[in-house]
Amino acid sequence: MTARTIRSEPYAWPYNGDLRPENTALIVIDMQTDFCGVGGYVDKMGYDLSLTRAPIEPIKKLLTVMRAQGFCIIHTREGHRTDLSDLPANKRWRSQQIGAGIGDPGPCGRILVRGEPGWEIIPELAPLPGEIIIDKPGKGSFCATDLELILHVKGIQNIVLTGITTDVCVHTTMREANDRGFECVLLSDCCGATDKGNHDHALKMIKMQGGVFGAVATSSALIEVLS
Ligand code: C5J
Repeated sequence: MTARTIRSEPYAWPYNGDLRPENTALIVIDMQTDFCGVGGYVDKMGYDLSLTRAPIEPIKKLLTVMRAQGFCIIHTREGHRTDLSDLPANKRWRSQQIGAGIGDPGPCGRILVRGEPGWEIIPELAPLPGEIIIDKPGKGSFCATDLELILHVKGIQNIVLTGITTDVCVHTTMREANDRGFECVLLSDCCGATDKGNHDHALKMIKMQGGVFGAVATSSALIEVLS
């Protein structure tokens, strides 16, 4: 095997140089209207949409490269059942406090409810037929989903993390994946948070302790090596 790594911090990723389409998945987390579109959940909470929209173009470019090379592409969507039976009461209550009650009607339909317009992945990053979609009720992509089983069946060892938000669903998924033994890299320009400081600090946290959850790179560093 010829070792293949990308420029990343705090170490060249992946740690063992084994970067191939057969053992590496790209996960695109929660690129839904509710998190980056006008009238969605994040917009209703009053946050700056330009921060969560910033990764759209970099992810689009990366998808083109990784799709062409046959990498496993996985998309996630955060959302709840229409009867809200999988929505914890405290999660609902907290969302109501900030004026964006999950399950309540909004400009994009019921907030964070499966099947509603706001819950859909934005058209720019729509999954292609055959790509895997994971529906999750929480922040992490492994909790109450079949993601881990799918990754094992496909022989995935490395995970490239992108999506929104950096400090919440992306970070939670990275931590879950790292604890399960997956080798993770987060692409900084392909992620965004509702607060710039939180985005920056989330990146810093990963780089502590020799890469406590994995590594941080840019999409151009990855594309450079794949091209
Ligand atoms: C949040 C997410 N922030 N996708 N979800 O509630 O990060």
